Amino acid sequence: MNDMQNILATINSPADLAKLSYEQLDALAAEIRAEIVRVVYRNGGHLGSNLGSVELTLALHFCFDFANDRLVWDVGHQTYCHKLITGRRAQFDTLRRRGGLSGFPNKDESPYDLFNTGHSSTAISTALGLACGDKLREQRRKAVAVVGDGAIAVGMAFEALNHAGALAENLLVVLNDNSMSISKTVGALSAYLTQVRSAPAYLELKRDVAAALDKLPIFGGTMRHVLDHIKVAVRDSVTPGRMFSDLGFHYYGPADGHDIGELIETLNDVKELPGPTLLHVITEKGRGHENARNHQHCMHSVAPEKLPAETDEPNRPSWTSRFSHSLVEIAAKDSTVAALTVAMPDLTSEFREQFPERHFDPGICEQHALGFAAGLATAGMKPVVAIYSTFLQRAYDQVFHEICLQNAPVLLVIDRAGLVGNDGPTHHGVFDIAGLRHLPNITLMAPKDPAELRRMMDSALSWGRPCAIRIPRESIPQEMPGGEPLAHGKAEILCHGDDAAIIAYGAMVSRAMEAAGILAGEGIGTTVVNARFAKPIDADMVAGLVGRVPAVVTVEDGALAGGFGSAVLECAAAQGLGTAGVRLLGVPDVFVEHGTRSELLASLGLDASGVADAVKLLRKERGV
Ligand SMILES: Cc1ncc(C[n+]2csc(CCOP(=O)(O)OP(=O)(O)O)c2C)c(N)n1
Repeated sequence: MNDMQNILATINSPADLAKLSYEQLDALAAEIRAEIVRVVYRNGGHLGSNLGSVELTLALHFCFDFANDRLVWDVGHQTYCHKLITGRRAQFDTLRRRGGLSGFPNKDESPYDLFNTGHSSTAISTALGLACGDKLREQRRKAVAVVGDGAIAVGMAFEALNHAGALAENLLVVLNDNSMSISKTVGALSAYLTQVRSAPAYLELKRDVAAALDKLPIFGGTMRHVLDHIKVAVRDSVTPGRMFSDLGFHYYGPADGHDIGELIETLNDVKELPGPTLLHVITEKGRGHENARNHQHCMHSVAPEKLPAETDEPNRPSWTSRFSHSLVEIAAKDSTVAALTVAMPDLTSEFREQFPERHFDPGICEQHALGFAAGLATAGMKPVVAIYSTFLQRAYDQVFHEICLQNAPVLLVIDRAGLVGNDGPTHHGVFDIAGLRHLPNITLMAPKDPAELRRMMDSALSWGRPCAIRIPRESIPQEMPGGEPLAHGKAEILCHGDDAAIIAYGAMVSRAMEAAGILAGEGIGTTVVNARFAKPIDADMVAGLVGRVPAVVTVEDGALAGGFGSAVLECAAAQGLGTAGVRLLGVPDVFVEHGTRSELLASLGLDASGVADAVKLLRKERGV
């Protein structure tokens, strides 16, 4: 047995795996698990999926040469082992920290990462595209997609399987089946995979028969030929995974995803097969770590252990938990309120416990979920869809076609709207304002505090029209002033001053109030507006400030292009107001990297001092 850290220290590239025996690979897997646990506990990150895919990662890199061949990880949240053995071991301590390694595949980090990913169910499509592109360009490479049992049930993955079966290109899809998404995988496909898992493995059957036939010296070769025919017959009768065979894939498995020898032999068996092949591998989420194995749901992703000095935020409840409580209170009084989550169980877990018959979690299927919600609404229910901003992007057309075009009263509660922190660019929720604002019929809101969130939810459910409320990934702010009743499309003025105005949206209101405090200390009297609505925008409020107050700054936790500030400018222009004294603060036209939310907001001038500085600069530019 090797000393801990001995073998990992010798792996500078995947080629170094070739010299290791199966026993040494097992020992390496244990070292890698220890390293993943150490760093994830400190920096936060995806624990269960990474611990579950260590042997699979080693076996893939052992059998293929991904310096030439193509490896695409679905979602990409399970790539820590891949990072450790593809030359990034020395930086692994910086995982998910600002300026450090990303928690997901990243093309800038390594040629072994082909796509910057974080959204699910894209890998089969991109790997198939690579396979076709490489063939057209006469490159001899293998394409491999690794996809989880949660992600394979998603529309895009099914579209890709459908296309791959028809194209019949060489493509290996490895189905990494741990029977878990973030929580237990849901849906009919999951039930099917459970059946498949309990059936005898097709690859064992094949090997046993092949081994028996090889022992017959005279007839062995001929019998192998016969075996190919038997194979088809066997596949059609007893093969588990018949569904994949019917789609045009060679199906192999289920294989034990923690038996490195079996994985290597099976991958070697299937890697030269022509056409699309699906290898079904069974793994255990959280493998090798008691806590992660026993609490697979909560250990899917782990928050960083923080030293008091590093703590970003005071220990107050999150916006998500306040939303979740409010939803339950509302639903207790109104039996037509239904809740949907889209594979993010924590958003509506309280609701699910209290009102299971009105709760729906269709899995990772944002498009279907919104269509389904439109159906519920048309049947007279009041669906509330809790969805991350970044994943809502998947369902833009359903917001347009199933919801806004029908004027269907669906309430979208857009969580993690704005910069989300260490998950980085694939997860920042900065495009929802611009992405929804141009759709007729929808009302867009963002609350300054949880009491206002509750009022917005109550109002939205009473208006009988499509509405969206965005909430950030942070703790709720300290109690805010104001609290006027909510009127559709009306902003709230929180404090008055003649020297400048800050028009803030949602999570930025607390920063704007703080900025006004800084400015007051320097003798600058500032009006602070809690905009409440990005659509419709309060035209009277805009007319009262733009062109009247010498410096007007809008602040939003979202993309500037087409966002909240743009709405203020459009509104001002439509009223013939001069906009020279207006500046917009928000996320510029770049993909913002990972870091803590506070670091990122500060870097973009969206913290209180940044907002105050922008006001002072604008006043200087305006000569006041
Ligand atoms: C479009 C989209 N929706 C939701 C998510 C959030 N998410 C990240 S991992 C995950 C579970 C994926 O399950 P599975 O594919 O089985 O992989 P496992 O985590 O079990 O390894 C989910 C829902 C996402 N990444 N992308």
